[in-house]
Amino acid sequence: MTELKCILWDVDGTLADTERDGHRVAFNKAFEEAGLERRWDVETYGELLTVTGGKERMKFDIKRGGLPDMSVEDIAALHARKTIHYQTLIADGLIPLRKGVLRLLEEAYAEGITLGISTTTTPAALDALIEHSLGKEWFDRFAVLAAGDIVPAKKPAPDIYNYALEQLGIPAENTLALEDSGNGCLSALAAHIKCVITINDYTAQQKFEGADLIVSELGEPESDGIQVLGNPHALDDVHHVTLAHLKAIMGA
Ligand code: XBP
Ligand code: MG
Repeated sequence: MTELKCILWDVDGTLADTERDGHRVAFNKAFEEAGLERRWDVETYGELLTVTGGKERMKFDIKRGGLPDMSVEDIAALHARKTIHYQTLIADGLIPLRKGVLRLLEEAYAEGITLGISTTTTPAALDALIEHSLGKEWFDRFAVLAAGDIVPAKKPAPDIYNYALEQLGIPAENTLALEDSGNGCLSALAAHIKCVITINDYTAQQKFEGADLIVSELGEPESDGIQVLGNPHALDDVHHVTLAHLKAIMGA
């Protein structure tokens, strides 16, 4: 039996549905403010989400003729404005946590399991979500906040997970990742970390080959049961995802 010592959480799409009504809206506000005509509608943003990282996403849209050509410095400046708009949206309380996230975080924290963040998003965006959606006490409860440009290669590369593990000094085999996207799943698995997927509208059609559990959400005991979309370890009674399920995945 391999002990579950650490859970690393993705942020966007996993802790909260931040993309459509958070990041996308903030990008569009920054574009408008800069006098650009380009807007990313819900569908277009879905296509762009295959590119992880906001600045990388902007570069990709420039290449395909969406955003006008601009220097690396201008991309960084526009992205910095986007982050400020995003922080405001989060501070306004517009983006709640996904169902079951706080329950599972609290359960794991109470058991002394090391908790960490492994995300592609910018540290300032992450900080806003922790402060306003989770609560300030979580700054101390997460043992590592691995975010953004701290590693050069973003997901699906394993670098951000490897970085988090190095900081914690915990082996990959004792760690489990919670993710929402195909790129996030590839990243965790490439770092030899087991991976549980909670899909969302943007990621439902993606591939999660090798994932250890695929569900519609973490869910709550008092709510209707969640949808189980992939259960390679044949876990029983997945009405909602519990710490016991995560431990069973590690043992399998
Ligand atoms: C999230 C991302 C991020 C956000 C935008 O991916 O790719 O880029 O979309 O945040 P994951 P920034 O959930 O796999 O970490 O604009 O701050 O990059
Ligand atoms: Mg994600």
